[in-house]
Amino acid sequence: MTKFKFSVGPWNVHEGADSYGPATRKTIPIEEKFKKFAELGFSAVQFHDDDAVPNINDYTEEEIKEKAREMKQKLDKYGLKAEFVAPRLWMDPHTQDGGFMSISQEDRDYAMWRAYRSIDIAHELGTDLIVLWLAREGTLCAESKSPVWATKMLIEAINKMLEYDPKIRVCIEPKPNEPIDRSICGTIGHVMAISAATIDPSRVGGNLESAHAILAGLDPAHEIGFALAMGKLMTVHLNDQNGIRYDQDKSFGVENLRAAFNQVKVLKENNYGSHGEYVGLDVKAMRTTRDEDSYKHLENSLNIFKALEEKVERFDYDFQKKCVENRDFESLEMYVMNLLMGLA
Ligand code: XLS
Ligand code: MG
Repeated sequence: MTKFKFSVGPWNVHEGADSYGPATRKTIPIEEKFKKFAELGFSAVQFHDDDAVPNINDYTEEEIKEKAREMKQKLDKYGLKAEFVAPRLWMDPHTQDGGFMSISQEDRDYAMWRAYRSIDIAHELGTDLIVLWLAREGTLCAESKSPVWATKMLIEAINKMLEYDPKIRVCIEPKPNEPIDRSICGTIGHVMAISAATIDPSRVGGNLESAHAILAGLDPAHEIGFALAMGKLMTVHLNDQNGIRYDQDKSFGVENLRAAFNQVKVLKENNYGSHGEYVGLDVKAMRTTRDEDSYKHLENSLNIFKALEEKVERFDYDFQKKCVENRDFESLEMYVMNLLMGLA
């Protein structure tokens, strides 16, 4: 059984600003975050392209590679790997109407420039994985672009990335909405279809985020299972979400404990991680959290995951088998609830 390895992105430790209010915590330098990540037991760091190379627009391709090499030295200092690099295609003015699906050719070219630089940065950081969270890929006005055209533009963009580098793997992180109104690729099922439509489906897979599945009204463990069945779960973003509202990136398991148990169970039962995959977190502290508690949500998420992993290890599969044979799901459900309540 593979021992799980964990990853986290620097944006998980943030200043607390939201759409309705300013920061509530001080900025922590990225190297200080790496030190703490290593102390907490994380094995890898997730990056946006401009986490690795801030102000990326200001540099040439060679300068970007040089700055990525400098970032790699920082990772090495703390014994950390880079899990993936994600082009941040939602902040720059060129991405106001999306990147790959922007109506503007100039903006689409910019999005591809960032995608290619992400691949260059990934090489220097020692990873072959690119994550595409398609934040603004879709429509704010339904009639502004054809969903057929937009879907084909996404496939074309991924094909260009696959051609740019024969080894790179592209991992789409689906989300049904926010900040976009109608996403073009909103669930892991859409991701599997996009993968199959590319020039090399073996190099295109998915990153399932718990909260994004919940926002789509779906069960995260089943979404994970679907991608595992296709052999295309390249990573996960575990967190939690209090129903269908704004994306909350809550600590793993704090809202839906049984759903979290089933996410751990489906990962463990299917030997997730045996090909080097990481258990990635994508969690944010509450805005009210004080500076001195800036990492508590990460510790809580890791502790809940490990506590649930211990319950999966104790799961009585013989009892489950007996209940299923007798179609006694009431007893099976009560057993799971007792297990989670510490009564079994
Ligand atoms: C959305 C994404 C985002 C990161 C990775 O959930 O994971 O948090 O920016 O692209
Ligand atoms: Mg995420």
